Amino acid sequence: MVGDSATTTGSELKNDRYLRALMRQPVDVTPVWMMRQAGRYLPEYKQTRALAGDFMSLCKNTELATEVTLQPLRRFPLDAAILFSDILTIPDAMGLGLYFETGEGPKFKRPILNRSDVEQLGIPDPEQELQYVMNAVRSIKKALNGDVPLIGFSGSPWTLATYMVEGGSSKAFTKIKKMAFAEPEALHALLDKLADAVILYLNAQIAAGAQSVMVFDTWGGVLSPRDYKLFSLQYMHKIVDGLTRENDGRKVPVTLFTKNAGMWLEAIAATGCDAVGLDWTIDIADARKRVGDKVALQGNMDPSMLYAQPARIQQEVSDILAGYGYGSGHVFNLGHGIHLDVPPENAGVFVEAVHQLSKPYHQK
Ligand code: 1CP
Repeated sequence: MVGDSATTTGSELKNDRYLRALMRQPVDVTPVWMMRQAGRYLPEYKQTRALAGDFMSLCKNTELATEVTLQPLRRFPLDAAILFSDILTIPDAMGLGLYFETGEGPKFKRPILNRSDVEQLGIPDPEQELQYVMNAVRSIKKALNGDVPLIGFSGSPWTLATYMVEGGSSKAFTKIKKMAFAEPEALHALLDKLADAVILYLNAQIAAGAQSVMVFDTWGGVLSPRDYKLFSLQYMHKIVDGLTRENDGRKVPVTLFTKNAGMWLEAIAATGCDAVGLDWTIDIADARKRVGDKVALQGNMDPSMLYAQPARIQQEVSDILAGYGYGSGHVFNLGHGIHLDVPPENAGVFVEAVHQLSKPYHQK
C-alpha cells in the first residue's frame, strides 16, 4: 500500500497501513501489532535467548536482536515490527547496573536514593553507551527491506524513575512516592534529566531508521490525576515537543501509552502526540468520542483474551472494531503486553481476525 499523501520522497514501504492509520489517513484494513510481540510465548525466541545467554546479551547482540524482532513477523501478518530492546537501557547506560534475577524481573545494583545521586547522573550519548540499540535499529531496518515500518520506543521518565528509585519492579511504589511528596525537587530533577535523555535516545532511533516511536508509561496510572500531570504527563509533553517529527520525507508519528489512564485521555491527546495507546479498561467507542478528532487510538483487547477459544477471540475483535466504528485512525493492539504462556496459534487467530473483520469499516 503505497498511498497518496503519506508518501512523498521517503523510502518506499510495501505495507504502510500502520503509519497511515496513525496519521488518520485511509487504509484498506485496520493495521495490527502486539505489545511485546517478540518474547517468551514463542519457542523460537526461547531458543535464540538461550544462544545469547541472558536477556541483556540478547539486546546487545545485533544479529540476535534482529532475529528475535523478525520472529513474530514470520509467523503472523503483522503490520509493524518493534525494536527488540527494553525500556531499562537508559538507566543501565546511566550507570545503575541493571541485572535480571531469574523469575524476579529487573533490578538495579545502584538505585537512586537522593538529590545528590540524581546530580551525578549523566545523560547517555545514544551513539556511545547506547550504540548497541542504534546498531539493532539499523540492522532490523535493513532486514525488514521495506516490508513493514519499524517502531522505536522508550519508557516515560516517570516509569523509568520508578525502576531507578525503587531499585526494580514494585507494587506499591512507596520509595518513589516518598521522593515525590517529601523531596519533590529531587524527583523533578531526575524526571527532567530523563526527559532530555529520552529525547536524544528517540531522535537517535529515528535517525537510525525508526519510522514511528512509542513512549511506554506503564506506571503513570498509579498516580492521582494532579500528580499524573505533574510527574508523568508534563515530561512526556516535553518529549513530544523535542522529537523529530519528520524524517526521510515522511512524518514520524508518536504514540503515548499510559496504562490505566482512561480518565486522562483528553490531557494526553493535548500534548500534540499523534496517537494514544489504550489499555482494556476503557471502551474504545467512548475513547473515540472523547479524543478521536485529535489523535489516532491504539488498542485495546485484554491480553488475557488470547487464552480463549478462537471463536471468543474473533468475537472480541469484532466488538472492538464495531466500537471504534468506520474509518481510519485505529491501530489494533492488545491493551498491554502478550502473556508468556499464551498459545502462539491464538495470536495468529487474533491478527487474522483484525484483518478479515475490519474490511467493512474501510470501504469507500
Ligand atoms: O526473560 C526474558 O526474555 C526477558 C523478558 C523481557 C522481554 C522480552 C524483558 C524484561 N523485556 C523484554 C522486551 C521488551 N520490553 C520490549 C520489546 C519486545 C517486543 O515488544 O517485541 C519492549 C517494548 C519492552 C518494554 C518494557 N520493558 C516495558 C514497557 C511495556 C510494558 O510491558 O509495560 C516495561 C515496564 C519493561 C520492564 C521490563 N523488562 C523486562 C521485564 C520482565 C519487565 C517488566 C518488569 C515489571 O513488571 O516491572
